[in-house]
Amino acid sequence: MKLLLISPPFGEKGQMSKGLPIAPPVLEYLAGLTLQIKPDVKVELIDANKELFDPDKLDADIVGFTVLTPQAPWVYKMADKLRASGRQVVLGGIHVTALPDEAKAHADAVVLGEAETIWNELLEDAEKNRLKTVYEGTFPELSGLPAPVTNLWNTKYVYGYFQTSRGCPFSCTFCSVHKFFGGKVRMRPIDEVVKEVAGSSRKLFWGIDDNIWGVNTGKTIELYREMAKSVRGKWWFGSGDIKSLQHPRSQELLKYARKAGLTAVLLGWESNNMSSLEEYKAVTKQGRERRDAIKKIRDHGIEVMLFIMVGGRQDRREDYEGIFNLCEELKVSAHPVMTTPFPGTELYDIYKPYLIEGFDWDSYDGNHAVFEHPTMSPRDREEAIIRLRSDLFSIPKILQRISQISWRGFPMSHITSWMVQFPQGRAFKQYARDKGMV
Ligand code: B12
Repeated sequence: MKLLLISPPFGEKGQMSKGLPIAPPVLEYLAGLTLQIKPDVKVELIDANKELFDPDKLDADIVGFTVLTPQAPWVYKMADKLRASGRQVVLGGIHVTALPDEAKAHADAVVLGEAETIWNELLEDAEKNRLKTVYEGTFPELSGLPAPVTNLWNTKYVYGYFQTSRGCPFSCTFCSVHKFFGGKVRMRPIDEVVKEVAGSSRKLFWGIDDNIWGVNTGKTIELYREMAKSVRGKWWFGSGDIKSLQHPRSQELLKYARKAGLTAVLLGWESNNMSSLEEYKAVTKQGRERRDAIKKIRDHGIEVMLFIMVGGRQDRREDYEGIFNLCEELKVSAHPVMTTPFPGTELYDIYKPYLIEGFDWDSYDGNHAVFEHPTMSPRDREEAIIRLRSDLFSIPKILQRISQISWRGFPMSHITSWMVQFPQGRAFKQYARDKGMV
């Protein structure tokens, strides 16, 4: 049987991700899972950001798409075409799980939740051409997971990925993770993670955990110590919370994180407006000493980029400039995204009365204002975020920030900083140009 797995384009017409140097983790993982349980299946992967995907010219018995919310309209269009030509289509991922009835209309089968516990059954049904409409996965234990399959691409990537845990104990209203992966965190066995990263032919990674150090400080230190011992010449970045840096063992955590190859962290600042933080139920995740936590990380030579939302209903016009000033003060960069109420989240229910009619899911991409705001028009908010990004990511600002990284991180934190900031600045500029704002 021939299985084709597709990662859909990001953003409007895919242009936001042009040059995204990260191999789509879900495809490499699903390829591994397939070959682990059915080695005779012929798997092919397509990253539709990098390659033209032509539904009329493909050779596969079953086609699987992974679906984030902004990708749904493109996927549905392609899936409808494929089904009309007699292909079996399977859809999975966060959006499909949040809105199964919508997704079902475009698929022979939908996979809800995690795939591990149902993938074998689904592949067997596909072989017999007898797919069920819905396969619902349960939360699997994370031992014995397959390593990513990295040699099926027609294109080259700079970054691979590794994952050490799933699930999140926090329940932020904007986030899909606690509902999708559960509130109890499951960790992979340390030796399996270390073996996988050490054995990879890649040198640079994105640690795709939602929280690289927030799960269990003791266990994370143990993981980093083992990585420091066995993983040589490999470097990575990942997302983390701020509260963990206020833990009594935080200095040890950071010391071993650095030794394990961590060069940069995308830190969940979430919002610079206190009322928004409350609306997002993200206050406890911050702890009291947000600024000190950032200084601690930077002192270890680890670069910081703040993950921050703006444009929420509690935010105010001055918050855009506030984010720029915050970055200047802390000497860090930020990835500002428009607050977006994704389906299936609590924020979606809170913002439902204010959603603007007529937007399809591809506008839920962190660039568009999809709901009404008490004082700022959608256009105002979209322009304000474009301006903020352009102020943050001018070449002089990028270079200034790199020069402020501690020499303890030299050279990899400096190099990573450039590799993370520069393409973002370029993509933001391109987006502004397309919107006629440059
Ligand atoms: C890596 C990542 C990215 C990468 C993707 C890299 C790439 N080249 O593919 C990048 C940086 C591009 C990215 C972008 C965005 N992301 Co993102 N991202 C993630 C992250 C951290 C990990 C996802 C991942 O790869 N996991 C590893 C794989 C192995 O697991 P998985 O995807 O969960 O897959 C399992 C199941 O879902 C299922 N499955 C999934 N797909 C399929 C398909 C089939 C056919 C089958 C059978 C099964 C199946 O099987 C897998 C095994 O169990 C998640 C957080 C998370 N915990 O999921 C957020 C997450 C997916 N992202 C999210 C968001 C919001 C975004 C953005 C919209 C952010 C923004 N505002 O700019 C953009 C999308 C841009 C766009 N315009 O499309 C949200 C999703 C919300 C939603 N409703 O879609 C998440 C959940 C984060 C969150 N906290 O809520 N992201």
